[in-house]
Amino acid sequence: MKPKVLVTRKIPAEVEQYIKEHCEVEVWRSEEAIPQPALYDKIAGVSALLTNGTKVDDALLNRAPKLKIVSNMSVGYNNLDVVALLERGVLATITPGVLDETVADLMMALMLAAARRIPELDKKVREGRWKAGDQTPWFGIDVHHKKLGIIGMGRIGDAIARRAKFGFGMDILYYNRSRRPEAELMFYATYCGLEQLLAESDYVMLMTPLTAQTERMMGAAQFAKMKPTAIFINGSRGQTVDETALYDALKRGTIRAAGLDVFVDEPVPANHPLLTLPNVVAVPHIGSATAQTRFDMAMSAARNMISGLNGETPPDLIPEMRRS
Ligand code: 8YV
Repeated sequence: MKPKVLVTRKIPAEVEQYIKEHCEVEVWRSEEAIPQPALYDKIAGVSALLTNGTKVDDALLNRAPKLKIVSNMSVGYNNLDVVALLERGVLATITPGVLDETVADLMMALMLAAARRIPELDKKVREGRWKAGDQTPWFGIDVHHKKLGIIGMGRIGDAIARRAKFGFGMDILYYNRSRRPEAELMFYATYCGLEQLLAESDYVMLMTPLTAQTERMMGAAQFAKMKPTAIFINGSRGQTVDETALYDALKRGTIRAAGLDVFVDEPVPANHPLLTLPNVVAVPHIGSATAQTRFDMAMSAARNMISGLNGETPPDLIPEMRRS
């Protein structure tokens, strides 16, 4: 008998077909996230869960006696209670690698959009407020040959640094849990402490995973260390930032602007204070959102899930479950 699996998001037909060859699959097809009662009801009988962002905690796992593997369709996995999974011997996988270049593209887009004020000025053009004459009020700031500080220098950081160094001639500073000599060789990146990175960078990009150590790592004290001309980009998770402190810093001119893909509450409420500021460029957590990359993520998540169900070691186990 094929194992039963639950997929909590629509996935491409080809990926669904691939899963069907190995499993009995139920897909939650609604645009809305699966409500908790439905999830609790369905999880009871399944051996695997393929999900994107669903909270997997004690309460859920207690209702899932047959569960062998949670396959997360993302590289971040702060939605998973790793201790609870380890205690029960339930495997967990992610989709690293396939989204690096796509996320890096978006980070460059946010940096350029904030520097050149693209959404703000697009709005002016559409409102008929483009008058011939002085453009001084619309001036932006340069990106090329400026200094980019990357906090959290993993694979996505590398893809950003490559674009910034070789496309835009930027100097790269980075701050990471561990030093990465290969990034220094490949992108002439300079490893430094967080304080130095904040003080010297023209653009600060936060790319770190959300952990107990990184939660609210960017607060009032950190924004105060940045240059008043600097721009902050967040591509990690909303919870790595104290949003009230970010709002104050942007409102008071402690920093110049911000580009945000992630928020503490997602979807971010339309009346969120940050969205009232013209110097904020906001997008709805779309770092990996291209058709090709989402296809690749879904396929990679499906492969991980089936490998785990077959009793193999899935290729992309979360680091806490890897052997060495
Ligand atoms: C999101 C991401 O999952 O992989 C991650 O950790 O943040 C993204 O790929 C995706 O944008 C949907 O929320």
